[in-house]
Amino acid sequence: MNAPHPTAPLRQQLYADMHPHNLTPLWEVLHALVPPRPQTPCVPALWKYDTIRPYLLRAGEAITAEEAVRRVLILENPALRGQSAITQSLYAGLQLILPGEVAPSHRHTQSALRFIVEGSGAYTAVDGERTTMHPGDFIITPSWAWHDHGSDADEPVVWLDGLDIPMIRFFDAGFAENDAQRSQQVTRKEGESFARYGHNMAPVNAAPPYGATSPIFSYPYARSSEALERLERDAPPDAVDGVKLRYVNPLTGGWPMPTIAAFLQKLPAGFEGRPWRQTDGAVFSVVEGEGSVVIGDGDAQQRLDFGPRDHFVVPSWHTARLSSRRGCVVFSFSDRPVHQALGIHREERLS
Ligand code: 1HN
Repeated sequence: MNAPHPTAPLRQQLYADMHPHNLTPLWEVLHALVPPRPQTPCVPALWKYDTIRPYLLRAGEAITAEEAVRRVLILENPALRGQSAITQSLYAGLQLILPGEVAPSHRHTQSALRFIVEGSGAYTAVDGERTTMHPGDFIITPSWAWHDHGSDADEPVVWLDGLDIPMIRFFDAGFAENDAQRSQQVTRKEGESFARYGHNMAPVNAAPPYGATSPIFSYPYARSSEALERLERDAPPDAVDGVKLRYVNPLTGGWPMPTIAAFLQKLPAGFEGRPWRQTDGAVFSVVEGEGSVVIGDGDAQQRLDFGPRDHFVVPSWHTARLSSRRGCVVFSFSDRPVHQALGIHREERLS
């Protein structure tokens, strides 16, 4: 056994004496503060839709959309329970709206995305323009834009909400307001924003209406999936990603939101992807088909098998390897724009 360091009592006394003055020694925590590589508390996790759908429907019996304001079951990272977070920076939840319901109009500084998981015919309204939801559509609610949801459908509609809630909380920069009206008055025809911005053209001499956020409210699945299908047919797949495209803000070519990147990818049948890792932890929503992801953290590895409407999370700097026997389409989102803005984004393709 090593003899105790002669200065140990000296140090302990110093720590105890300065503690009441809100002082603490850096040298005891330095290694944890600047780890050699990212040390996320987040763990990989999978939410099977068959398992969670009954709880969503029970929530539909337990509370109305109006009473809940937003009837959502939060997907909490198992290692971050109680924090309303799926990664350290991102929030994810599944929202249910039933026929005839309204989720009242409000706005907040947090940016939101919706990715439609089940059902058609609900709508979200942003700044007086309604957008009808279909499975696989990617919909944006810009920071501080009024938004309400409603449903003229004859079936339950469920979507994935992705928000930058933990990030805005970290910066203590959250503001929110309820609207005077329950549902916004419709002031523009559906499809106006898409006509203006969604056809590789843009208005002449107009300022971006939502700053750094995309002015396209909905990126319809019919269009995005067609692009992936053509590329799968006509171009070689990427060894890591298969066929993967990112959603863009047409006015900048950049990410659709200042805080969140979003992607749609297709793994061809028989695809066995090479592993990669990236600093931005990512949340996945499976649209069609089946596949699996092997997620590794050092020597520990786990395999998650996914099918349609399942959700999973790959934490920061975990290696991930995607494969699919019969082919699949998956959506994902992450906080990559922030990593890039700070100059700290890293990704690595492994073999
Ligand atoms: C919100 O406003 C929505 O508008 C969904 O649908 C989820 C989670 C936390 C805070 C605000 C929505 C939300 C949210």
